[in-house]
Amino acid sequence: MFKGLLVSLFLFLGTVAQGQTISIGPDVAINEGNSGTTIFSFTVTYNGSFLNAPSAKYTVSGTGANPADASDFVGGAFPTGEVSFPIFINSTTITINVSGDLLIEPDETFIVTLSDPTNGYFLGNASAIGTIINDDACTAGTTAPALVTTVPTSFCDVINQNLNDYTNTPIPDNSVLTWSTNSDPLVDADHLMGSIATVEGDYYGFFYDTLNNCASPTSTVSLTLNATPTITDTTPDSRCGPGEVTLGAIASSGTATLNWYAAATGGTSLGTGVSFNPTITATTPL
Ligand SMILES: [Ca+2]
Ligand SMILES: [Ca+2]
Ligand SMILES: [Ca+2]
Repeated sequence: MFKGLLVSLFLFLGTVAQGQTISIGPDVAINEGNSGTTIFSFTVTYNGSFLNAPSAKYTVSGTGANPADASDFVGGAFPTGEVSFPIFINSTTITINVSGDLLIEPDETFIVTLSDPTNGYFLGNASAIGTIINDDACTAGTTAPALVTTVPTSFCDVINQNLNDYTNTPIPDNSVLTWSTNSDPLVDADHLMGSIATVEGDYYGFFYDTLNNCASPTSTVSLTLNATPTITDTTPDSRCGPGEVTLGAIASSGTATLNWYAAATGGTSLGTGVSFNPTITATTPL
């Protein structure tokens, strides 16, 4: 009787009935994440005896219309390994580490496939699909930098202006406040290396998402450069005795305003215009 029990127990431990399987599933679909590791956990189960638990190998590969590639996984390689079970537990998980990033991508899919089950097991549901759901959009946003109108845009003789002074709008995370001489913010060859303008013209400011080459709408700053006008010619006058004289002057710029003063250093303007008719009582420089 005791011997018969031992034989039965041996048979029980050493054989696997037809239909005892190891399976993976269900599928997993979660957001990619923006940095570090995003864990995809796949459940693996078996339906045989605790005393005869199987193990199996697994591999990962890209699948579907937008297959994941090796760079989508931590370590830059498709994960592979072996799954086994804690004692007396018929369920465990395979952990697949996906790399989070900020790159705009389609939803990408991969397949986890079991193989080589041990202890005489068969494969039941041999594979499961992981979907890395895109969670990225252009970080530059949809609002142009607002312009500060109190900062001058006209300059005399020299321009050396930090364009960043023209906006106080907070810069969206993972974007850069960028200036270009091109109204199309995506022509990155025309982006200024910094933010200092030294020549007159139109400058277009926007937030730029370098990784995804996308930008917010633009705001335009127009800088003008004026040369300080000079006096290019004068017409003196003279008379004998007190009375009115007619003085003349010509400026280098037709738009310049001529002011007349009693001193070379300025002061209170005595008159304006290319012609000036003061009344003098003595020799007077004007
Ligand atoms: Ca992401
Ligand atoms: Ca990615
Ligand atoms: Ca991404």
